[in-house]
Amino acid sequence: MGYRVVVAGATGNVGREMLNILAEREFPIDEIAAVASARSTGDEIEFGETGRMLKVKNIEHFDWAGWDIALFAIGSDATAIYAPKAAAAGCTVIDNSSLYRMDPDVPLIVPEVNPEAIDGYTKRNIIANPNCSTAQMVVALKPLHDAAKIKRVVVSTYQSVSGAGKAGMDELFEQSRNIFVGDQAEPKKFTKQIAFNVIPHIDKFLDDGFTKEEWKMVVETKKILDPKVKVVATCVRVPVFVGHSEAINIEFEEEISAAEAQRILREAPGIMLVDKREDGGYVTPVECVGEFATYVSRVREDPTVDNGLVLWCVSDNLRKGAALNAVQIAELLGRRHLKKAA
Ligand code: 11C
Repeated sequence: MGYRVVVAGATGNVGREMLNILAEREFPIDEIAAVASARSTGDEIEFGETGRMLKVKNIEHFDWAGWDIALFAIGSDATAIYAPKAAAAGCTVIDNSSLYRMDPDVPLIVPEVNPEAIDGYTKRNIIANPNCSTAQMVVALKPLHDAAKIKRVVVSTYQSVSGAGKAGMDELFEQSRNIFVGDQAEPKKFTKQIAFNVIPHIDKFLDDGFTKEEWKMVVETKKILDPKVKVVATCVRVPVFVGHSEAINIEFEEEISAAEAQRILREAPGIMLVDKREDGGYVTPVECVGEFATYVSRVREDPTVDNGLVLWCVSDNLRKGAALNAVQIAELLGRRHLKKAA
């Protein structure tokens, strides 16, 4: 026996990946519904590569009663309307938006890092999925934190345009084409030209000069990994379609060598260590597209601080950063609480 599962926002970048990953990982499903805004109602969408077509239902009229789990990828405004309805109807919501992440009654889960925190989901029947740039970073930090206790993290991100949705991907494509043919590259979704450029600005500015994306990396890491870990982030959009990269400087309480960190990371769940210290012996975003792993490369000792390491971390932001993590949460929920699957 399997579950009755809803994917809300099924026609977006993340919703499509949710359907793909549910099918790829053979999540035990008795019935699946694809729901989205009125704009997509009646469209047909494939359930992974199963050949099975799903007719998209209008979220405004969807009856959540009798459904076990809903994976939400519809943005904070729509989530505020529909997640409480689904949760009240007995359908557990796994939400990819930022709306509930810092709610003390909503667990924020990365299954490789804090699986036990999921037990608090019954308070609101909602579980939050972290921001993509946080998810891959905490997967890399967790085994090192367990080994030598992290004090402080300084991270610079190189985030792909798919983090800004399909409009972000279209803008990179159109600007690149326009520049090649000598036309104007007008910014629309982004604040400046993204093709052949980098933009040190993701999400809105806060009063202290940081952006909300940078703030999310700080507070989400504390909630998932350890409130004592200090984090400072600079988040940058780069002209890459899919795959977020991060250069992470880590200061530990205890001594840890690069060789020891490599040994730990090689065994860690969700991590693939590719660190050959030679030309091409590291992973770049184009190589991580469609993959489940978070890749770590270029592990070095930082000679400018006590007990410091530096590393490079790359992952598919639509997968580990969003849809895969949400499906892993559903798997964890099934194992620990619902226990319906055969
Ligand atoms: C980006 N990280 O790359 C963002 C997208 O809080 O879930 C995801 C935003 C979020 O633009």
